[in-house]
Amino acid sequence: MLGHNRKMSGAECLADMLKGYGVTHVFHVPAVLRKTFAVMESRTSIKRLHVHGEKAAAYMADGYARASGKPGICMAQVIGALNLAAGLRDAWLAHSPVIAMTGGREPKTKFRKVYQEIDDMPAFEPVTKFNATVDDVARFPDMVRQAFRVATSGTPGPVHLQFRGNEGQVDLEEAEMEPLTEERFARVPPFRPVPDSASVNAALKLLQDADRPVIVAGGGVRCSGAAAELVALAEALQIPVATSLNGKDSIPANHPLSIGVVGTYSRESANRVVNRADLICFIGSETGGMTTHFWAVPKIGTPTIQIDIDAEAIGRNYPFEAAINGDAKVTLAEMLKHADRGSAARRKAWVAEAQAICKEWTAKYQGALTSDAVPMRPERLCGELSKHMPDDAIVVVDTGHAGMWMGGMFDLTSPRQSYMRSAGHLGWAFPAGLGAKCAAPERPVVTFTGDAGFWYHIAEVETAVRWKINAVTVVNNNGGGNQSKRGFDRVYGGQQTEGGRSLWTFNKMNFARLAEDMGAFGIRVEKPSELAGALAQALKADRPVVIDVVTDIDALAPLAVTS
Ligand SMILES: Cc1ncc(C[n+]2csc(CCOP(=O)(O)OP(=O)(O)O)c2C)c(N)n1
Ligand SMILES: [Mg+2]
Repeated sequence: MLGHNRKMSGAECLADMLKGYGVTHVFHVPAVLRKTFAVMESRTSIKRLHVHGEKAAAYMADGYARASGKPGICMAQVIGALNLAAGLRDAWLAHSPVIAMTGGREPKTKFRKVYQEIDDMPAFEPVTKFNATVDDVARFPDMVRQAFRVATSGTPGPVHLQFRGNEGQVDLEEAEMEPLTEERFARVPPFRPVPDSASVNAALKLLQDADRPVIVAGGGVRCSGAAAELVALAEALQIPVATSLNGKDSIPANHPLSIGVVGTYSRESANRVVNRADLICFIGSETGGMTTHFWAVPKIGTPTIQIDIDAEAIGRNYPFEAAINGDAKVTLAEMLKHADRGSAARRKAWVAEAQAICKEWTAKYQGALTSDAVPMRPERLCGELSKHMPDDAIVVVDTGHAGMWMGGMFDLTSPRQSYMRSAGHLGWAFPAGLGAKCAAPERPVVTFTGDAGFWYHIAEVETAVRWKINAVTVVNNNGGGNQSKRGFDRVYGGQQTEGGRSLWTFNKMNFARLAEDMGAFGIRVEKPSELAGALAQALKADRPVVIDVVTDIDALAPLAVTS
């Protein structure tokens, strides 16, 4: 098609293209694209991780993508396709560039009740930006290129390609093809659209004239790699910075302008400061329910500025006074270039007020963060992790209480640390942490999950051992899914029966022992004083490690404040 075609099989073409895009790992449950996997062995050095479930494969690919910015690849045959689709749900919510490849229907036999076959395509529709079938082998090059193009462009997100044949046997066929790849779309962002100067000036003027502004940095800042520019602009204009849960690593918690994660799974100081602001500047944020505590923080009507690469996101939930359509990194650099640093003085009192609110938070929770109680308080667990996390760690966090504890209580202390969180799916973090470690083997990966979250994909401990994925997983083991406690207390009229507790508790389990049985290194922590040593031991173990921390089943994370 592009002038250098040669006769090759679909399998050879796909293997060469994945190599061309710099893919290092593929996460799959067999059997799909068998020939492709076979030729990958001789044509590439791509690791082909055979895992225990399609959902875990998707989460691993997602963790890989969020840690590296490169599309994560996961695959399943037709019978596993919807398990894979279920795993794309978090990537969709988090705008993570995951490419899912599945086997699909054969035109010669469809509608004849073929074994294991249904029409899977509609199920991928709500969780993908591009959902397409590859029916003719000659289409491999253009469809794979389109998959990478769509996954990485604009607001990134998942893509699905369904290959003809329940196992994608179309890869056995040959055609005249060229396995051309486009370097630009091998990672996010492929383009950095430059904003127009009029909108930059208008937004800057509003910020400079504001007495009590706050910046809310979202996942778009991390996706754009714009943390340094964000912090520089905040410093130049002296503006406090809150982040969404997804944007938590945009500014370290020990920065004097950092006020914490705002919204539902948040830190009280962030919500209090945001609700005292006279102007909010959202950068790379969907302004969704989690970040705004269902549009109560900030309240609708607070003047806003919105900066986003996706014009359709601008003004969706908050009417704006100024808006900029562009890449976060170039936009912030542009704003910094024109910033009037002299205007910072007018915000001295505001910054002092924000810092006082942050100090009040620290004073309120200091006792819990350093508590010696046994069973351990989760706040202490977060406090220890803040203190002892390596300064280049990738921290991967599950949802529910894990998201609340770590979002609100854990401090990033270095701009080199990364933070990735489940966008809502319990059980995401453990496999995502393994994927992140595959993408960045030279960095420490520390995953934080509850026990209910860990149970989901515990079989992948064996995968980690088999593939030497030396991530450290910290299990906040309280013997139940106790985020659910509050809700059941409510429906039981305040006092749960034993039957009520059976709805969210589990048998006690020693995950360290289970991990050891699967060949990993297991460390059981029962006292707060043991945690720092366990983490240090885990980080130098050079093996997959599960740190099983026994915590208080009655500890409930504080709820979001709105004033
Ligand atoms: C896929 C999915 N199903 C259900 C939920 C609802 N949910 C949120 S937290 C939670 C329990 C969490 O338990 P655990 O991981 O042990 O953490 P804990 O609350 O005990 O600290 C549940 C069931 C969810 N977020 N995702
Ligand atoms: Mg639990």
